[in-house]
Amino acid sequence: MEDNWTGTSTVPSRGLYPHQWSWDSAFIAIGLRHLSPLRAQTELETLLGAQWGDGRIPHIVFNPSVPLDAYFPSPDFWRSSTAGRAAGAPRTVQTSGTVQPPVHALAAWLVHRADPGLSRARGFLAGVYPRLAAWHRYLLHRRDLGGAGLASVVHPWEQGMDNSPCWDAPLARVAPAPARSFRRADLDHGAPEDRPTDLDYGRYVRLATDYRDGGYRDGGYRDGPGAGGAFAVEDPAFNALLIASEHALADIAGELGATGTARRARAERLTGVLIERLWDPARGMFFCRDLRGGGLVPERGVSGLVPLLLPTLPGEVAGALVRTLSGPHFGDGTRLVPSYDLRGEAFDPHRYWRGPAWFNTGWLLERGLRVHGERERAGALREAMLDTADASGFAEYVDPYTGEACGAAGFSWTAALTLDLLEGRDSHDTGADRSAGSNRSARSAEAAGADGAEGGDRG
Ligand code: 9WN
Repeated sequence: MEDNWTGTSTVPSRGLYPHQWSWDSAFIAIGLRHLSPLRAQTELETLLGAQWGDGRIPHIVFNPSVPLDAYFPSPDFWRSSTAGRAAGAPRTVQTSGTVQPPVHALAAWLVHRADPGLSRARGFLAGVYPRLAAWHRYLLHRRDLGGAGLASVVHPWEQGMDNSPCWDAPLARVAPAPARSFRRADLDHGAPEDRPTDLDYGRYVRLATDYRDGGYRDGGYRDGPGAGGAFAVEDPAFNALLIASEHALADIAGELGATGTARRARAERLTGVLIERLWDPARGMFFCRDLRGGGLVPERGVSGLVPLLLPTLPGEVAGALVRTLSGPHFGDGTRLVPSYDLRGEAFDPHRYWRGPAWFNTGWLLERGLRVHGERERAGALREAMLDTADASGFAEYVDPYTGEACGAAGFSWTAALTLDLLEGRDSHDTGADRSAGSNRSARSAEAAGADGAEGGDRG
């Protein structure tokens, strides 16, 4: 964490990812709060300083002192300050034009709770609240491409699990950019068999080029079905994180003297929409909805378990998710939760998001288990994550069976979330479990009571 700190933010990894990434910074701030609440606040403030006028938080904020060829796609590919002018891209800082999952309001609330005195003295929440509210507004309006209320992602990089088999079918319709038209920098640092393929990259480049050339405009539902680019997917983890962050924004509003009631009600309503649109009771998990192709994508990705995080999930949904998590598709003989179905045809224990276990999804599931009263399972997952993080040198991702390190070493969110698992036991400070009239299950009520001693900051 010290090595990867630049003075205003933290790079995910010095070699492979030498800039600031959006959801990385949120996870990093969650860990940094135990080390330095000031640095944790600064991490989020730096990211929010690069927000666009339309409310989007870019997925990468570029460091101008890093050479252009150190990471692809570089600022001269995205051309944010010119191509993104109409969407309100900042003039002084270069960014990507895509987004990443909205973990930020949840992170801001947890960072505040770590040192409320410092936070109040610096006006931390008052400063970030309007920006976080604009971010959620962007996602809930400009990105409601399906018209049902959920946010869509328009590029696999946006959902953060870049080469998940869930994208194979939606991506198959995208004509790849020719391999000679770009040069990958990731292969200078990572083993090709642990990374996405050249064909994947060709498609990533095509989608990002088209988005850029369209001025980063979002074809909203009201512009007609099919408006916008070739790729549009409603993803369960992206939306669950948005809902968890809405709960956190309600808490932040409360701290700032407002009620947060409307936000809380919206978070609960969106939980219902998530179930209506993406839940499959027969298979006991959530699935991605491909808005351009036809319905739910039948691949089981870890993204479909992440909604366990939501406090107002009906008991039968939470119970089914817990069973799926420990069943044959995710729990058979593994140390940590794989990113993709152990029985799936595309499963590969080393290739990025096609099987390896990642620490951010593990952290979200550990939290979800505690939210729903599964303390023993949460404890076992926590122990396995602590052991594997240490033994792997804080690897970016690991073989889910053996714990063998893959990808970058000294990866920031692995270190940050390890710190949080060691120090922070405040799973209920999103506050949703104390809201009046909440329809949370009896099991989560139990969890709220049982965890009371751990964080002591549930208000
Ligand atoms: C593209 C930084 C990011 C993570 C993503 C992870 C990977 C980038 C890449 O690294 O994606 O954004 O170059 O492969 O998939 O989740 O935020 O750590």
